[in-house]
Amino acid sequence: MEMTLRWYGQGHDTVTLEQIRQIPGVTGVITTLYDKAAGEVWSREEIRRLVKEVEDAGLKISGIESVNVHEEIKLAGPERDKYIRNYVETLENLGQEGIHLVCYNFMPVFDWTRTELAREREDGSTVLAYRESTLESLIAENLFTFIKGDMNGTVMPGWEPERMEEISGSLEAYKGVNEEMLFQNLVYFLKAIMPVCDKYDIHMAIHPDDPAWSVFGLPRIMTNKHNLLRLLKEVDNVHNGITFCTGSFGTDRANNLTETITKLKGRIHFAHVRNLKFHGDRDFEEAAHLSSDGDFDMYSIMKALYETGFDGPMRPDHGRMIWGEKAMPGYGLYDRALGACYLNGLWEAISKENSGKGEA
Ligand SMILES: [Mn+2]
Repeated sequence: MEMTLRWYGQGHDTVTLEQIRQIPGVTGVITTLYDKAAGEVWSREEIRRLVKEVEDAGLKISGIESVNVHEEIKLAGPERDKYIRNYVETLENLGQEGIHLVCYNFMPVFDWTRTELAREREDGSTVLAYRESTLESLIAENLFTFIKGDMNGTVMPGWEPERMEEISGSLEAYKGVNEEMLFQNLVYFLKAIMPVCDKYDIHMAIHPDDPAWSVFGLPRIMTNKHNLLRLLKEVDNVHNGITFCTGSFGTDRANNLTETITKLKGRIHFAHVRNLKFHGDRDFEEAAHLSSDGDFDMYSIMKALYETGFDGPMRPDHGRMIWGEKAMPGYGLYDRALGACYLNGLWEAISKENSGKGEA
């Protein structure tokens, strides 16, 4: 396992590479070319510059999150093959620059969805939260306006203003697309990109839908163990894998996290580990990473990853906003650094227990 932190790039992230370098045990970043629109080709020069910038700071790029998938691919629109060719070209360029992990998602229109970005908790920290009844009271077009006041002046991934302007049209386009069609479009995409992934040993790691159910009537498929396993079987190549995100997959309380990790053995290429505190079904907030602060047993999650031989990058996921920090909601430095240390502590204990190297 390699502990990493997500970094949005200079000019986009309030956190610097120098700060990340000082978190004990964090050796890599998960990053992206933040200005690239879905469907655009990433050139080798642009990738090389990013690699150099990260390496000059004493870190490495452990993976890309994300190379976004164009809606035409998800919709099987008339330009799907063109956008798949662009995606393949980007993967080719990433592979040539030594990148071997790409996280992506296949959620129509909306990326991750929350109804609050700064819910205040008892200790004065603020966190992202979701309540189904609030979402149901909104129409999709208004969600962005509803939450954007809490973005601290940042542009959040998946919630770019340009993308929000096109929402009505995008929602319309999905009217005739059901979950099975979306699933087949994903399979088509993966089959088309596997050759370049094989050539450069690039692990594709799909992120589960967040939350793990349909929002605003849009189809969503990466929502449960059955669908994840079906996808792995349908494109049975080790380069077709999963980003196991506990905070997304775990939004549905019917999803058993440790059991699913065990079932996905060998195909989890990237792990996002965070905790949720539930107030009811489909009503939760993002807690601190510590088990006792939320409803997940983080020890069991880390143990399941350890026992299935997980050896990819891991990152603490969304953190709380604490100590007066102003940052992109979920992506401040302080609470994610605490999360990284806590997860590293659990991992050290589990590894020593299992290798017999720990003190009795
Ligand atoms: Mn995640």
